[in-house]
Amino acid sequence: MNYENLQTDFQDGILVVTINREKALNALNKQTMLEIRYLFEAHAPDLSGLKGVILTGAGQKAFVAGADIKEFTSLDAASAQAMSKNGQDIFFLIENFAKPVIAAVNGYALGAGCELAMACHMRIAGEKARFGQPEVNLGLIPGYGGTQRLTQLVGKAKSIELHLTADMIGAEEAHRLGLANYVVPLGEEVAKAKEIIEKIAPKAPIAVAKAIKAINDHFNEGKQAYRTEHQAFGALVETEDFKEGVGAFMEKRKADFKGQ
Ligand code: DAK
Repeated sequence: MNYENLQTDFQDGILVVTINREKALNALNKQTMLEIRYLFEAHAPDLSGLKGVILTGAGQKAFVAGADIKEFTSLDAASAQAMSKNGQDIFFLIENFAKPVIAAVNGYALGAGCELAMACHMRIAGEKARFGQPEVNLGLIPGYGGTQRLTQLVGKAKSIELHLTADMIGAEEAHRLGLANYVVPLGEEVAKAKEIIEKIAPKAPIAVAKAIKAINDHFNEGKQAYRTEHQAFGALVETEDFKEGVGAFMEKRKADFKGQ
């Protein structure tokens, strides 16, 4: 596949993948999601000598500022539910990848961007990184596993607070909460991720893969809740509040929700 929105660089066994839509703050549109699926399904597994994968965002401002809100205008409940399920499946490919996958979070990781970072096995936050699940501002909830993984990482109380308030948190707080593994100076995220992958590389590969699988299996009972998430996501796109939320974003104004 020729990538339109991903840049890949494979050196010394490490695949660095840059999401490259800087003008839209690297927002995940449909094409980028297709490319991420191909990357984890076909491209990366085929690389000989692969030690691990690093995901990062182009430019200095964003890792990924969410799903591409400009593609949200023509969704009905069935297509939204299908898209959400498809996105969940793509992020399961990352979570279940047999080699370490590390997010090098160089800026905003919002909505689907925070979900993407959380599907990775670890997160390195640059000191300007900002994490959040602001979907309620659009009349939505996360659709790519965010309700589950944020709760797994930071616990129920903080997860509920972050989902309901749409607050963003900085790198230090993300680290304190267990969302980020390390905080590093801006521009050093990828280097730190490489250092961790190099530390893992000499370890027994089958044992590394089995550890990832066993740790993921701890959360398998929560799989039913991923269905709850994509069903709720589908229902929400048919509300007036969703139209108002997306309309407000496009028109750069504050949303006025009526609860309908
Ligand atoms: N989508 C599309 N474009 C985006 C974007 C996004 N998520 N975020 C930013 N941009 C665009 C802006 O529209 C702007 O484009 P122009 O106006 O220049 O054409 C450009 O990127 C630069 O953004 P700003 O001018 O807003 O930059 P600021 O520094 O002022 O603000 C910001 C940065 C990150 C605070 C702000 O851009 C912002 O609030 N962005 C939106 C954050 C957000 O709400 N993200 C989405 C969360 S909801 C789905 C499944 C899952 C999801 C959706 C659907 N399906 C199954 C269908 C998940 C949804 C989300 O991710």
